[in-house]
Order: sequence, then C-alpha cells, then structure tokens
Amino acid sequence: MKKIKDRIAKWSVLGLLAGVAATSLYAPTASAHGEKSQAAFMRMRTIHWFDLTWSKEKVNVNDFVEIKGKFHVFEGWPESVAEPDVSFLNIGIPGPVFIRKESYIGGQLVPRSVRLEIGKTYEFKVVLKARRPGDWHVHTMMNVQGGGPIIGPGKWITIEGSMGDFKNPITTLTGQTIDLEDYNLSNIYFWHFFWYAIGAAWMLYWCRRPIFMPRLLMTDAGRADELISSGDRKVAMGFTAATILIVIFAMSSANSKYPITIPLQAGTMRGIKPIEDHKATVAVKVEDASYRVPGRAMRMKLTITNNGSSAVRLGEFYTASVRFLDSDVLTDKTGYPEDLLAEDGLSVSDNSAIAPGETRTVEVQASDAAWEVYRLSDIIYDPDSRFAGLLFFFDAAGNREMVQIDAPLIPSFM
Ligand SMILES: [Cu+2]
Repeated sequence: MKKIKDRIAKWSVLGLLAGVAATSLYAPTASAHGEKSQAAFMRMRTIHWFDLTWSKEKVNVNDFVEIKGKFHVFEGWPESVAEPDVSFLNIGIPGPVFIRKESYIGGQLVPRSVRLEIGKTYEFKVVLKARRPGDWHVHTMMNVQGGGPIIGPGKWITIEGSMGDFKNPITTLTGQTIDLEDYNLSNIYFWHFFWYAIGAAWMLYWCRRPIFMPRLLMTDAGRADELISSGDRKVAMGFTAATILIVIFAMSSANSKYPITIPLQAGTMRGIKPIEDHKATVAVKVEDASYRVPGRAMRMKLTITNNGSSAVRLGEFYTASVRFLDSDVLTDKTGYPEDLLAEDGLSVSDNSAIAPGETRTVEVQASDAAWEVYRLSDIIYDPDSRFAGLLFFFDAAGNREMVQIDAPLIPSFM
C-alpha cells in the first residue's frame, strides 16, 4: 500500500513539473487576433477591405502611421449581423499601443458612429500615433452595433523608443495647451483619496471602541440608546455638515476654475459620402464554386464578358482579407501582410487577355496556406455555405476594373 502511495506521489510531482515546464516554455505569438475564430461566411460576406496602404512599418514613440484604404459594404449582408446603420471605424490593437489621432471616411472626420449603406464603397484613412514600444499587429476594423467587430487585415508595425517620452498635446478652445496623457490625473487622485480618507475617518471614529459583542449584548438588553453619546451625535452632525459644505464649495470652485465646459459630444453621423459608383465594364458570372475538404484551395468556374474598350486579364481574387494574385498580371507593392498575400495563389485556366466584346469561361483556382491558416476552410461548419469576394481585372495600361462576385460554395469530399 505504502509503495503505491509513493508511486502516486512521485508521478504526480513529475506530472506537475512537466505541466509547469510545458506551459512556461511554450509561449506562441499569436498572428491573428480574433478574426480566425469568426465564421468564415461572415468574414466573406460583410466588409471587403482593399487598396490598403500603411505609411510605415517601423516608427518611434510619438511618430505617426497612416493607414489608408477602401472598404466595400457587401450587398448580401448576412441576416445574423445587424445592418451597419450604426458603425464605428475602429483599430484593432492590444490596448492603446497607438493612439488614434484622426480617422476619416470619405474625407469626413469620424470620431463618432456613422451610418454606412449596404452596397456602397467608402474611402477611409486612420492616423495613429505611436505610444508603446513593441511589435504590434494593427488591424483596421468596423464595429457594427448589433453585429460586433468586423476585422480587416492586420499588419505588424514596430514601435521603438520609450513610452515615457509619449506626449499627447491638445489645445482647448479656451486657449490652453494640455497633455492628455496625464491631464487632470492629480486632481482625480486628490479627490478620490480625500473622500476615501473621510470615509475611513468616519469608520475609525467608531472603531476605536469595542465593535461587536459588547454592542450586541447591550442592544439585546434594551440599552441601545446608551451606545450613542451626545458627543457622537455632534461628530455625526459635523461630518454631515462638512460633507455637504465641501461638496458645495468644491463644486463652485470647479465651476470657477473651469467656467467653460460642454457635454459629451455624441450622435451617429449620417450622410457619409461613398465613392461614386462606377459601373464595371467587365461582367462575371460564377457558374459554380467548390472547395476540397480538407484542402487549401477553392475553385470557381467563371464566365467573363469584357464590355470595355481594352483587353483585360484577371489579376486578383480577394476574399476575407486574403489576396490571391496571378503574378503574371499583378505584383503587390503595398507591403500587404505576408500571411494574407498569396503572391501566386491565383491560377486561371486561360488568362490570356480577353478582348473587348469577348466572353470566355475559365476555371479559376485560388490556393494558399492562408485558406487553412485563416480558417476559411471552416466554412464547412457554417450555416450558410456561400462566399463573396472581389475580382480585379487589369488592362495592358494597368487600369483596373473591380467586380464583386457572390455565389454558393459547395464542398467536395471525394
Ligand atoms: Cu492581429
């Protein structure tokens, strides 16, 4: 019996050590931050982010980074996500490692929620100011009331320097320049400490005498009145009067020190300007689309008609942040996040130029590890097996035509 007990003890100590070692030595860096676990069909069928640029990949504390781009609000918005009537252009970062200095949609400053229209394309710009040193994965994202976060592509940006140097100056309309990083902090410390101290003093006043048993017995014996003396009453009145007086005095002194104050500014902004609609000169019909389970690719059969005046080739298919390019037609020069860029992930059965007026049916395959890494393959678990995306066609001069596609996506198991 003793032997078995010893053995159990020995093995549990070993197990504990192994557990501690495994958890303390294994510290993976997350490369995506939330989007992978979202339903694939929702990522494909809500917002399409494209033409993204990042002004810098490495900055010092207090430097600015500008993220620009466009987003298209997909026509076939899912029922399970509320329509983007109240949306907020946000930035996905682990806390304020940057501060958001400015954000614009359609040239308009958007510090508040906005109303977006389904089917429209908008231009946006976000200006960030570096605050905390480190390597940060920065996402543009849209918060939709009743829908949650819709996360765009994330890019690693390095901040160097020391957070102690960070400054956030603003000039108020009363002509005073303050640093928002520590403005009003000492005042908040003072008043909270002050009232905590008064609360503690009130408790201390009573706790100097025996607190529980003698008082319980006195009260039970019907002598409760003797527990509160006339001196106690005076002290209580003093506390009451002082509290009210301090509140009134402090309020009037706050009013005289800050005579001009305004309420919090809020309210959804409507009338945000989308990019002018442009009727695509290329028409695409998805005949069918499928993907292998398991697998890293999806394929589509597309009937493409060129209604334009110059010959075009298919250069890119975008879905859910992943860009599949045909390197013969398009190479990325924007520094798009590597894990989301399939530089040669798009293969078209016949990608010779489609002449004006010509119609051609082609087999297109979009394949990359990102399909699995970003769990687009998990559409097999979704209750709506339809995809959506953007196709980009280019003519010889480099002019681009964007066509949105949307079709059922059928798994194939054999
Ligand atoms: Cu991330």
